[in-house]
Amino acid sequence: MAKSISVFGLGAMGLVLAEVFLKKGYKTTVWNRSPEKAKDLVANGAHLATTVAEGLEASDLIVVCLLNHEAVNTTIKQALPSLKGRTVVNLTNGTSDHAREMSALVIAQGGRYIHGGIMGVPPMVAAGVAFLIYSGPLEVYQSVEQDIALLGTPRHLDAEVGTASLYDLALLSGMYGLFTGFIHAVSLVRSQPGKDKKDINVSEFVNTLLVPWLSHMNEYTKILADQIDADDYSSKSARIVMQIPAIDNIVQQSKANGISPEPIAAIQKLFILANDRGFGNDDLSQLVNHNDAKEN
Ligand SMILES: NC(=O)c1ccc[n+]([C@@H]2O[C@H](COP(=O)([O-])OP(=O)(O)OC[C@H]3O[C@@H](n4cnc5c(N)ncnc54)[C@H](OP(=O)(O)O)[C@@H]3O)[C@@H](O)[C@H]2O)c1
Ligand SMILES: *[C@@H]1O[C@H](CO)[C@@H](O)[C@H](O)[C@H]1NC(C)=O
Ligand SMILES: *[C@@H]1O[C@H](CO)[C@@H](O)[C@H](O)[C@H]1NC(C)=O
Ligand SMILES: *[C@@H]1O[C@H](CO)[C@@H](O)[C@H](O)[C@H]1NC(C)=O
Ligand SMILES: CC(=O)N[C@H]1CO[C@H](CO)[C@@H](O)[C@@H]1O
Repeated sequence: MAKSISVFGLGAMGLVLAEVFLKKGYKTTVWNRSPEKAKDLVANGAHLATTVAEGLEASDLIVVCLLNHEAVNTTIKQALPSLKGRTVVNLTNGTSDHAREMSALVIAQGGRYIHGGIMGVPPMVAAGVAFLIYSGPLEVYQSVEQDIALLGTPRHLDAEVGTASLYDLALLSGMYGLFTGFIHAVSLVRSQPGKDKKDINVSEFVNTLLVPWLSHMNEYTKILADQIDADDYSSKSARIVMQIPAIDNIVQQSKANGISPEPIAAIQKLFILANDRGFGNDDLSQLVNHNDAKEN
């Protein structure tokens, strides 16, 4: 296990990452564009690096948690030679291409690179209940596994370094789909003509109707997944042709009540496309085969 660590980026997430290592007794060095965010950490024994090079050189293990790709241009790239011999664990949000690009850059400097996605918000990381997904060479991952396990349950997905970003984005996409449905469903309920919005108890709707309904649908996605794995979409429980009018009704009701139909129009397009291509009798799992960018 590494005894020292450098954490780059002290935003909401980076601060918690640094606190976890500090509490576990690591000699913790931190760097942030705005150094004042390190005040509490320094009071608790962390060292504040004043330059990027100093931050990199202080530890063999470097954890990066910055806002985005652009932030890295103005940081790590200032001190490339200092990456030599270091292991970079990058927990910054991005695309697979960004991860591959950075991995190549770090390796070219004689460093090692693992990319990760934090599945959780800062309080979950602080409480040790988040899970994290990683990709990159297995031996590099194993060399830091005990250290990064302090941040939450780790899972190594694949040696291909872009994998964690792709899976992270896939999980987030599932989450945003859920939130999209939540917002649209609540908007519909609150749009009832002749009713005052403040007389509509959203908690009551969500707790007694939406959540039980979605819990069943959540389980149903496992059946859909089996159909996709088997490449057999012929189950007749909810055929595409049967669902098209239901979706059209949601669009009509939304428009009539002054709610944007856009969230539902997106999936409606896929249903119509799959039907037009002759798959109307299949279950909705068939839609994965029609989600191609060129048609949408
Ligand atoms: N918060 C979450 O729930 C959560 C969960 C999972 C993953 N993440 C990921 O963790 C990463 C950090 O998120 P966060 O919530 O900590 O974000 P945040 O609170 O907005 O912090 C952003 C960090 O990036 C730095 N930064 C931004 N632009 C910069 C630039 N041009 N040059 C140098 N530094 C720059 C900021 O420095 P300053 O302090 O100087 O502004 C700060 O350290 C993101 O990739 C995020 O997606 C966050
Ligand atoms: C960290 O990952 C982000 C997102 O993939 C990328 O934009 C950034 O360049 C990487 N930074 C480092 C230092 O590896
Ligand atoms: C990062 O810097 C390079 C030049 O070193 C530039 O070509 C690139 O556009 C920059 N990327 C971003 C996202 O700012
Ligand atoms: C809304 O309903 C919940 C029960 O689901 C109840 O606990 C709450 O007090 C109600 N809120 C209002 C403002 O009536
Ligand atoms: C790679 C990574 O850190 N992904 C995160 C992107 O941001 C969302 C929300 O802030 C997180 O849930 C992801 O884990």
